[in-house]
Order: sequence, then C-alpha cells, then structure tokens
Amino acid sequence: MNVCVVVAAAIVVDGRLLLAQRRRPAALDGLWELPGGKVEPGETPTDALRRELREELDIETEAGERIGVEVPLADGLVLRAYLTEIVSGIPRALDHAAIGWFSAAELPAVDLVPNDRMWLPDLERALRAS
Ligand code: DCM
Repeated sequence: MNVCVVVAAAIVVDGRLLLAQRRRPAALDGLWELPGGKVEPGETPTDALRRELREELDIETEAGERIGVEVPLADGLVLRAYLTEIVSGIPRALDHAAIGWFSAAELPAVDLVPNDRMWLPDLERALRAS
C-alpha cells in the first residue's frame, strides 16, 4: 500500500515557533498547527512543504532535519515534521485564520491540533536550544 505523507514545518525564529490557526474542518477550527499539507503525486516531501508554505504563508523556505515522531493519521496518511528555515518573505495567513509566534514557555498552553501535541517535547527542546 502506498503511504501518503502529510508534511508540517517547525519554523523557529528568535526563540519562537510559528504556528497557524486552522479554519477547517469544523473539528479543528480554531486550533493551532505546524503549517503544511499533503504530498502530491510526483513531489518529494520537502518539495511539498516548500509549495504548501508558499501557498499558505507567502514565504520561501528550505526544509532541514526531521523533528519528532511520524504520527499515523486516518486513511493511511502519516504526518511528519521538518525543522524549516525561512529563506525569504514575511509569513502571513493566506489560508489560516491567523499566525502566531510562541515561546517554549507559552507552547504548553496553546490549543494545538491533537496530532501535533505529540511533538510538544521536541518543539520545546528545539525552542530552548535556539
Ligand atoms: N494535519 C495535522 N497537523 C498538521 C498538519 C496537518 O494533524 N500540522 C492533518 C489535518 C488533516 C491532514 O493532516 O487531517 C491534512 O491536512 P490539511 O487538511 O491541512 O491538508
């Protein structure tokens, strides 16, 4: 079976993590996530991440190392995060309700989408090391 990958970006600038607030589906409306999306046929995961961040946040990026475990989703999808650098542009919410920047101290209180909560310890560690 072909496993489809959903990619997400952990972007840290000046000790803060970029999160984006979902509008849909209703079950996730208002919750915060690492921005990203589905890898499409013919794309590598890092190509997909670059495209999604351009579409969703109007930034050019470069994916680096993986961070955290791979999270199994419904329908044979797996969710994977990459530490990602902004190459150019200033992120703005083109598709999400909002974006925000959160410190390690603020992160535990953020209403993250359930899947992304798996990465909390890794994200806090990355923020504290930055
Ligand atoms: N998803 C997630 N966490 C992320 C990004 C995506 O849990 N940081 C999930 C939500 C959807 C699926 O992956 O179930 C596809 O994402 P999207 O709806 O954004 O294409």
